[in-house]
Amino acid sequence: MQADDTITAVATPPGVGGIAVIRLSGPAAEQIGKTIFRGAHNHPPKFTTHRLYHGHIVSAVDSAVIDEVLAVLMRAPHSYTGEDVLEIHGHGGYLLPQRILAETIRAGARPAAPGEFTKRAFLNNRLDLSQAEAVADMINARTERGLELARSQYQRQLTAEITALREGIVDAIARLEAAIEFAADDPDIADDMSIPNQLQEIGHEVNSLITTYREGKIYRHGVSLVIAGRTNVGKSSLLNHLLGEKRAIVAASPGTTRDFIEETVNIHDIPVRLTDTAGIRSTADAVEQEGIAMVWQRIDAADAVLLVFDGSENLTTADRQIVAKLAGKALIPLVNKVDLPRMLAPEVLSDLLPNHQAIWISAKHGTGIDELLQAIHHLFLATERETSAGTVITSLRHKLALEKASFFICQAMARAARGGAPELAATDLQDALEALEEITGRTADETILERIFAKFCVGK
Ligand SMILES: Nc1nc2c(ncn2[C@@H]2O[C@H](COP(=O)(O)OP(=O)(O)OP(=O)(O)O)[C@@H](O)[C@H]2O)c(=O)[nH]1
Ligand SMILES: [Mg+2]
Repeated sequence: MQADDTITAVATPPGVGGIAVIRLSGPAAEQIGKTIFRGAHNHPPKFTTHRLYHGHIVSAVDSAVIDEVLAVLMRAPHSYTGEDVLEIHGHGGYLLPQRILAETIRAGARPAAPGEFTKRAFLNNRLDLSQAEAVADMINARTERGLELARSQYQRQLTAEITALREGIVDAIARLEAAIEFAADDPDIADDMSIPNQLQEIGHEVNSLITTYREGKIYRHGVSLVIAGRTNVGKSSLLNHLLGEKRAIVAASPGTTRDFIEETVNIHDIPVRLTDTAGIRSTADAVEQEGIAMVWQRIDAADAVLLVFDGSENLTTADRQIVAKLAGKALIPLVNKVDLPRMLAPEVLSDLLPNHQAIWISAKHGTGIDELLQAIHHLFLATERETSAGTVITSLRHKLALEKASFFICQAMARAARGGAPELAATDLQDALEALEEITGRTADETILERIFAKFCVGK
């Protein structure tokens, strides 16, 4: 599908930078290049595809030079979008890239919508939908593992898996149809259990893909952890230590932190949103009270809590009240200040939290932090850090499509079994195929495409 208009966008992030790239895609890309680009001897070049030209961008109005640039034309279909693509590499900054962009629009291009280049690549079959989604995930990846998962999806690992499942189902449909046709002549065919067995195997593969979502989601979206506890136990010191910078104010006086401080850190390849909160205590200070009330909202919304105690003091009523209020919440108890003489007896704490293993740390000196990082990893992922080659799904959309497919495969299995309804089984399998094809985009409708590409940045 070739679009009839030409889109343009600044493909690099705005702001000060060495180089900015303005990218155009569509049938007029070359003509626009000839209009605004002047090469050697001040002539528009006869663009040879995939060749870099040095020259200037000039205003179509008065031929004034706007920027000194390099330009490259990539002729269809050998480009990212599958259309003619022109890239102009100019100086970075706030104004220059915008001036070049304005010139491309004046010469006939229109501003691209978010993700529109990738959408065109998809519509021109340069990428399937799961690959297009992986492009956004690669750009947004915050951790090595997140990047690795996105990259393998981009390299068609999921596509290959879906193709294999599709082939199995298509084969089962063909065998079912043959069985229906010949059942009257040969009653043994109707009793053939090999089709339900084959479907069981396919269903099993679909279900094991579904189970990888838990891990995939954690690596792609990350988790949220709230650092909570009574005042002065060292919550802000812990946040600072985990971030490796003095982000929160630390002070010997209780009630230092009033508002939230939220930062993302990479823990064992998991993007972790950490929130430091106001110390919980009863107080007459209205501002502090408000801060404390909001701590509980944050805790409710978080995936888990790092509950900090002060090991240099006895357990207080406030500590006990906090523990009681946290019943049922995923948490890791931390006893801070192990560098000071110990007042808090381990038995007292294990009586209070019998199902948890407390970690003894010093936020000041970094003691026990490695153990804490391990514990955070284990809280969310039971397994060791995975680097296996197995496909991991990271998108809820994919998971829902696989669940739909699994439902139809299950239903088909029952119908293909002895005494079932093989005709209906074939219909179920068609529905299962359709569900799988939503993942690669063969059957995705315009609303789904819009939703997916709207999440991209402009210029990608
Ligand atoms: N010796 C020692 N002191 C610590 C440690 N962690 C924190 N402190 C001290 O404890 C005091 C309180 O630390 P903060 O990090 O501000 O404690 P907080 O829990 O954020 O306090 P609020 O924000 O008031 O609730 C400061 O004087 C810190 O220097 C530690 O591991 N060892
Ligand atoms: Mg604090």
